[in-house]
Amino acid sequence: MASMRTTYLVSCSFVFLAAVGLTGCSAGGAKPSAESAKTFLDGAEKKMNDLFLEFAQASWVQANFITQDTEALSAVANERAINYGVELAKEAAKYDGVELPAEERRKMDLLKRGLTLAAPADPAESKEVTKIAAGLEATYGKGKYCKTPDTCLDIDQITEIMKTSHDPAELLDVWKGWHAVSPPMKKDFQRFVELSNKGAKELGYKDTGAMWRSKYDMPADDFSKELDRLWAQVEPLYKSLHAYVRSRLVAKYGANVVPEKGPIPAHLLGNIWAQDWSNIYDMVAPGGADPGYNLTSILKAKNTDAKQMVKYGEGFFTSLGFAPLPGTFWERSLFVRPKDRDVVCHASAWDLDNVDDLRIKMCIQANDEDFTTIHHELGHNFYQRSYNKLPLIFRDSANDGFHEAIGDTIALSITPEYLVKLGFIPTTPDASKDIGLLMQRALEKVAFLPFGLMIDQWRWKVFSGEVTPENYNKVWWELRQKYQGVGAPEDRPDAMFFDAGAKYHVPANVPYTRYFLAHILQFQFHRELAQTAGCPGTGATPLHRCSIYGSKEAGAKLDSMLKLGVSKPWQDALFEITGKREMDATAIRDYFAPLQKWLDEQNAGKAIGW
Ligand code: X8Z
Ligand code: ZN
Repeated sequence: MASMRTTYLVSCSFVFLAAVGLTGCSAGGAKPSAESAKTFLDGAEKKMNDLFLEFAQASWVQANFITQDTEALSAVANERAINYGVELAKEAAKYDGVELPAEERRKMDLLKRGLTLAAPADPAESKEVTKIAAGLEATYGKGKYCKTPDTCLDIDQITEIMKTSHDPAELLDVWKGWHAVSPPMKKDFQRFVELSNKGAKELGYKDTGAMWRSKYDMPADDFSKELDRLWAQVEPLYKSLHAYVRSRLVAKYGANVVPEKGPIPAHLLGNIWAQDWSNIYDMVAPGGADPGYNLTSILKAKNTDAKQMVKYGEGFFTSLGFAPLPGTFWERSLFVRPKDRDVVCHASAWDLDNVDDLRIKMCIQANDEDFTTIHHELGHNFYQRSYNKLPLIFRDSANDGFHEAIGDTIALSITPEYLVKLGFIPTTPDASKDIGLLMQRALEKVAFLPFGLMIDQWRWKVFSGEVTPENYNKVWWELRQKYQGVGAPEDRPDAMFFDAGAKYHVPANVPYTRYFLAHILQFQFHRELAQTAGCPGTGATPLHRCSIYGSKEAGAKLDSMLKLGVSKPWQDALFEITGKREMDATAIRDYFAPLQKWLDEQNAGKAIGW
């Protein structure tokens, strides 16, 4: 995927309530009356609205013009918003045990659990932690690999080399070059962990990781078990893909570069973080099953510009019955990397006023990956608009995985059948090409799963203190190996490296488990919406050939979930589309079932695992 900022900057409750936190914090003194709850909540929503706007504007400007001044202004606005969020959380906790109408109870609970960063009560520390947060993100945004002081590569250029080069030495060089942006962050990150933990503790949590796990409408420990359960469902599929891809890489680079039974070196998978392997499709393409078109080449041949790419994305949503994006979206978004200044290019979607001031910020290139990412970002924007009539505290997704899943669900409908409708290809490839199509998707979706899981497995251990700064890098690579079967391309001692910091969401403090959830949920949503859209004989038509494009019925069903926002537990929202209350990885397994069978045949007699 392309890159972004506190994408989740996107929504009020995320960032802002994301300032709150707290469960089970005992507030001393007499309990407030049930009658005072409404007055408190109304006042809170009004003030949050004002503070959020100020915060969102400052963040937007900071991310679009990285300078010392915008960084300072954004830190101040963030601090103000977070401090108010903490205040609200503490106040809401006083209503624990007070009987309230259901809607007010839900709002109080959301106020208590919404926070991503809790600032400590001490004003100097609260200032320090927000300053560090702004600085870490800016350092990432300014990151470059300079071979000489005058020849620097930015992240787009490094991404392009990772994507297209098949020269291990060149790949290693740019991989190392990008991973040099993060060692200078380590001291600040370490302090950030200390201070944010302090804030979380003041709100009654064990640490920041525990606070992050508390927002899933179930006990935090049960949530961790849910992740284990889902991972167990998909791990065999991942391992089959891994074994097959490794064997192709051995054939390409030789067993002295890629160990036949060991982890795959992280620089050879077509992506800086080895989180999405689509770019090495050519190396692993199933013989005779190639679909015969390449979306990147089509976009380039058509000279599709960035705005036009976004228009295609919007067109998908309007075909489902959603209203077009507002004029301000087109005036205020950033679509192309500016030449004259540093910006945070990691793709993100924003809703500055929590109503209709929707924007994306992205450094779009004409390629397949960015075409998909545009749908991802617009998914955030259309979600934001669907829930914009709810009371402010409910304007967020059912859980954070839902926010990340919506645009991806739509992108699963970018099938050959859809590309024919756009006039991109003349006819659809026949069924003999299905394995090629499924392989392309698996390199994007299945390859991502363990990465989506491991980032927070690492961060939770960092926040809990189980992993100390002396071991940040050691454990980072242990987890990458454990989950992904991916290894460091060279020795990466803690004394010299801080590789986690080279992934945007770590310096930007964006929780990552949401993306793992999204990769499970989007296949559940797609399976159901495909039925609703009546994809010709769903059952006969495989899921990967079903596009819900143009289906008003599927759009209405999707919207029935989106417009609930976070007013109900996520299980209710899931029920709205799927009729089930559990996340379920059988959908992704069903989708890839033909590929699983094919991989099993290819892997016969080969080593699986690492
Ligand atoms: O950060 C993103 C989006 C914005 S929320 C572009 N993604 C993750 C990443 O790039 O690491 C989408 C997939 C995973
Ligand atoms: Zn996103």
